[in-house]
Amino acid sequence: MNQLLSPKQVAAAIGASESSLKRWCDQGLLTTVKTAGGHRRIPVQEALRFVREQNLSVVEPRILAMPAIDNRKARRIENCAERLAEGLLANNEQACHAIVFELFLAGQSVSQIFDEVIAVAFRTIGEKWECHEADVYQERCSCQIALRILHELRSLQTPPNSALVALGATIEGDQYWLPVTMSEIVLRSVGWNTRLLGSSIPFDSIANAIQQLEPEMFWLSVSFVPDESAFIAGFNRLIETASKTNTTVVVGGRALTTEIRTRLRYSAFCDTMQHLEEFAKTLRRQTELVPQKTRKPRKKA
Ligand code: B12
Repeated sequence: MNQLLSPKQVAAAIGASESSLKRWCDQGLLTTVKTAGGHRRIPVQEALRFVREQNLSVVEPRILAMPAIDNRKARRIENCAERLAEGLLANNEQACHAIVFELFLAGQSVSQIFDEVIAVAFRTIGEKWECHEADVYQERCSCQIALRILHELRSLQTPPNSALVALGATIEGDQYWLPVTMSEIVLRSVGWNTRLLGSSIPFDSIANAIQQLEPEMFWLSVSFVPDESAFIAGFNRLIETASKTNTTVVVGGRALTTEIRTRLRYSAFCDTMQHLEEFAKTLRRQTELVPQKTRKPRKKA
């Protein structure tokens, strides 16, 4: 989304005066771009970052490409998972969209929205499916709605401001798009320059990507392991490649049982998206502390 807003539009969105907006731009609190005619414009992602960081109320959310907001509900995460599960099962995309974006606009971290709202809603859907209270088509439609919401969230993020590159994937046979896409959004929220390779990728192809792109980080999302011994062998081969390119390997996902993990070598395991966020922040700080000169030049991802 490349929408540009005038200071007047952003002022109207948050109920502030245009002169306050211009002053904040001059103070560098908001990054602007200039039109050919020399007028200031604010990318919608930047306006959203400002609103979230400054904890501002939004009076005209539509200007910021956001749904109508009920401010009484917006700041409370409780009950959202339950409401989201209901909305997903009823194929009420608008309601689902509003639940997630109200929380986002209210400044909730994407990692918390993922762990405490979306993942919890899908657990409910999984239980209902198991008890034959939800049909397969409802589960599939729910995934489609959630993926569209995730893609929109991604498009509203400020573009990454770091040269640090992270690649991510799921292994061949693992069709779970939601957690791997969430991981990407979380990493972008803390400034990593991400590239999601996709789902169901053979280990050898992932190794090729690591060899060619030499990322600082590789994240593997593991929600389904088709063959345990093949997985362990493939993973440990991948680690050899990653150690040659000095790539930190982070793993997570419901299928990584303790038994499997004890047989793997990796840099970090994260239980949740919030753990991933903390780990990625720390790794970024540490990597950026290493003087550029001593870092190996990287190929562009
Ligand atoms: C949606 C879904 C599917 C979809 C996924 C589609 C898609 N586009 O993503 C599809 C249709 C592929 C599917 C298929 C199957 N599924 Co399914 N599925 C689910 C469901 C309902 C939601 C999963 C999901 O995406 N959740 C959202 C994610 C974000 O939540 P999460 O996995 O809990 O992840 C959290 C943490 O684990 C962590 N995390 C996860 N990954 C990562 C990665 C990193 C890097 C990090 C840091 C953290 C992290 O953070 C997340 C947020 O807190 C679950 C129910 C449930 N309890 O989750 C069943 C469930 C996982 N499925 C199940 C089953 C049985 C299957 C099938 C075997 C069914 C079959 N007979 O074919 C197949 C296997 C598919 C395969 N080959 O991969 C069972 C698994 C039972 C078990 N004991 O293992 C479950 C639990 C349903 C149930 N109640 O029985 N499924």
